[in-house]
Amino acid sequence: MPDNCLFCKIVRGEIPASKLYEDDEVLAFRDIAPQAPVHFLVIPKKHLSGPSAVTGEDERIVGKLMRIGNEIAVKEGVPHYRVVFNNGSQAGQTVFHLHMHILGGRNMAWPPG
Ligand code: IU
Repeated sequence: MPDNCLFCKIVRGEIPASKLYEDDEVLAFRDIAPQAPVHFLVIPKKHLSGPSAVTGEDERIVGKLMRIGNEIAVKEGVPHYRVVFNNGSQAGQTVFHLHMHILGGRNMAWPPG
């Protein structure tokens, strides 16, 4: 776990987060700057810098992010939601630890900006 990774710090409890789910592999927490009435992130505890760092050994956990994200979205009352993974700064990635955004509770535009 890189010392200076913000999401690794959340995993280690060094930075506070509003947690929605946690087990030994996955953590979900509310986004600190929500872009929709419901906006949370689901991350693997393992440090991966983003989608392009995912290898075959991570495939199961990436599927788990989706399952856990859906379960939380349903609990949060937003069975219709947008899933976003940003990969690289031009795509809007600002935190270089793999995270799945789930946004819901409002109508979503297409194409995304
Ligand atoms: P991005 O895909 O890398 O742009 O998303 C990073 C998100 O992490 C962004 O929506 C931030 O608001 C969010 N975030 C957070 O929820 N808590 C934090 O402590 C930090 C960033 I730093």
